[in-house]
Amino acid sequence: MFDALTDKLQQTFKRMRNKGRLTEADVKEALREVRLALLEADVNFKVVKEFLSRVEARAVGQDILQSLTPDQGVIKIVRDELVQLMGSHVERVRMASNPPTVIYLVGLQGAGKTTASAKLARMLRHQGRQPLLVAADIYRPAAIDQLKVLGEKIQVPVVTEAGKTPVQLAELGMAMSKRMAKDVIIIDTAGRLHVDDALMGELEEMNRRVPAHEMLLVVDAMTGQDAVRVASAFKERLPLTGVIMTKLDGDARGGAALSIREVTELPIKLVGSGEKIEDLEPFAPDRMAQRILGMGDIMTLIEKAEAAMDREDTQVLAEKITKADFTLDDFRAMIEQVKKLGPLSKVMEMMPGMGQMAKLKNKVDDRSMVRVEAILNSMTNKERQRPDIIDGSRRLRIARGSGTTVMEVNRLIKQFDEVKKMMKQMKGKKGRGRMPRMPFPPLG
Ligand SMILES: Nc1nc2c(ncn2[C@@H]2O[C@H](COP(=O)(O)OP(=O)(O)OP(=O)(O)O)[C@@H](O)[C@H]2O)c(=O)[nH]1
Ligand SMILES: [Mg+2]
Repeated sequence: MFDALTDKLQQTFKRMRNKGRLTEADVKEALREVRLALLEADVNFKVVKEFLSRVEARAVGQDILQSLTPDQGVIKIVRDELVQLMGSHVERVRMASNPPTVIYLVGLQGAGKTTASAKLARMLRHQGRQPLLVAADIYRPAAIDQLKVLGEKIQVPVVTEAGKTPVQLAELGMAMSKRMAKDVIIIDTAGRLHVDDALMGELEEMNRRVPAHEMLLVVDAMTGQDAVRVASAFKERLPLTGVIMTKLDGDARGGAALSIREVTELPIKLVGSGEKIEDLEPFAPDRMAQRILGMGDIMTLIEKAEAAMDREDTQVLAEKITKADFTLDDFRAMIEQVKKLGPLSKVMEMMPGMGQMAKLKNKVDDRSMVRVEAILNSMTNKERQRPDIIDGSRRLRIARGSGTTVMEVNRLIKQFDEVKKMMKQMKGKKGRGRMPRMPFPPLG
């Protein structure tokens, strides 16, 4: 995501760091490069201009240049202003105080409305809500089936009825929600090729009959400034409350994500980061800024880990960790949990400084994880419980059994010891209610 922009910014900041003492001219030079990088990422030129004048006003101030680490000062200002640009804080999908909450998803064809409807339903269900999906796209016959299939997958009912108009379907959704005791209605609407008067009128009518609490515009991040123009046009006709930006996993350059808020004043509430049903995340401006600057995204990772992990398993594991009786069996369970997070390369992308490494897919791939598991599986229960009994001959047997080498077995045991040591140190530092940062299984 935003790779080219991140690379450019990192190069700029690296050059700046190498200068040692910074002069005002150095800062201006660096900011010129930031400007180019943003323009190349397809950020709206007015947004770039205003962004840079804000950064410059702060960066050229005396105290930054006098400080011991002026380069870090400049990076911090750029980061702060990026965060501001994207809306400064997480904007939640608002729930009505008087249920059911009505959420419309609108947007151009292929933006990802149907996919996002199902993803959102799944997300809300995980938050303890009882959502209902309404398939109101009657113009493309396959659209209704598409939503039905998704609904089945996440076990959320999909309301639809042949021969009804979208307005009637919205009303049917409302009636059904009451009958089925559902507290959220997500209405998937028809796509349009461009901002189309007839369909826009239809959405207005739906909203009159079944008023929205949230009317979310779904835009494709890959379309850059077009997404911003589309948002402005939709906003003229409809009471939009926010944006869902999809396909951030693709090679979007960043222009849409960085401009849409400033240009349209609509907050990005959610982002789609993949084709799978779980690939939807709240949009966090601060984390996005860190990610753009190449600082990784540890918070997203931790949240993903928490969501993917089995609550109970996590609890047991956390207890073991604090008691420091962590064994190789637990280690194996932990690897199982990490695997639920998805491909290792994707996980790595979110860790600070690992973004580049994740690209070397051959080096850090899921095969190394498979080898680690093979080694663990070749041990006896007793060996996993008490790794200290694993002597030379046992190591040889384990290596043979797992199709690895003694060297790999040694490395795994050594890394396990280190993890264990680390966990002992963490003992007593708990009480924050969340799992301590996860030690990752040994790589390659
Ligand atoms: N990689 C990626 N693909 C996505 C994402 N969201 C949606 N897609 C894909 O984009 C395509 C279009 O998604 P839909 O959900 O059908 O889009 P739509 O807006 O409902 O389209 P219409 O109903 O035709 O207007 C599908 O192939 C989705 O799998 C995302 O976040 N990442
Ligand atoms: Mg659709």
